[in-house]
Amino acid sequence: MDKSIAVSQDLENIITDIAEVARILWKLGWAESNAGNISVNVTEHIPEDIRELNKFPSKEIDKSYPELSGFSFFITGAGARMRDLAKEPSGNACILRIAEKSNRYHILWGRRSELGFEPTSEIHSHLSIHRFLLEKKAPQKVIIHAHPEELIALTHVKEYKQESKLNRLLWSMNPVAKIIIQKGVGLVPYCVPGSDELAQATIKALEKHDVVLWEKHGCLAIGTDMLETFDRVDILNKAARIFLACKSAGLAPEGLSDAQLDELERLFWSKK
Ligand code: 2HA
Ligand code: ZN
Repeated sequence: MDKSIAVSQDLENIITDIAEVARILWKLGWAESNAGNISVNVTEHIPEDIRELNKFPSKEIDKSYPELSGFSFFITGAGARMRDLAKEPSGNACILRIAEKSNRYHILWGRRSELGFEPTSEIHSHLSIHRFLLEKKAPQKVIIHAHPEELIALTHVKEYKQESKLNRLLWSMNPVAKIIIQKGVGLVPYCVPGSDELAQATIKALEKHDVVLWEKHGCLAIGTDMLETFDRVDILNKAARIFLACKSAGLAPEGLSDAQLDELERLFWSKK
């Protein structure tokens, strides 16, 4: 029995982009071992009238998501390595559809539970964030969680645990960060990885930001497109890297001045 949906060209392109970002995350050292996870709301690419949904294996989730019933998500696997995902997406991720009984899901594509597959340990963060984005009718469908080294390093430093100070630093180290990341980063105080507390704190931070740093752990970014979402984290991490490069050379970085930052704001930020 065929237990996989037909993959449209659009969906194929999304999966190719996910594999590309997974490869980059691994190469950058932002996805050591099985670190990092990715999910994308792919509902619009799944035929609405999947017949015989029951032919797809289903599994229980330990929480119910009634608002997500009927929605489909590409999601990486627990313990899956980004470097493996890059080579073989279907062996390290799945597309799941939240069932009518919303504490279950069907696996429509990819690696299945009978093959030992479990979605990422951050599944509750991912599903709660997708629910939040749908409630807000927000355009973002992509969620990337990774461990960008230099950004994480800054969250270990007392001085930068204040969002305003951290954003001032990142903007002043890279004009592109000031131009592109207009909402700045949100900062979520340390919570146990995979916990509900972390999911809730992240959603609160996503009210105001598209990139959130998890103190002493990593980052989570949302966006409309895989590569654009990755780019935003890359731009921010570059800012952190420039700062730390100066520091490790024993130099005191000057950074852009307030006047220079104001000028960028005037020139590039959209007027409200
Ligand atoms: O997927 O990065 O936060 C492993 C993690 C958990
Ligand atoms: Zn992590």
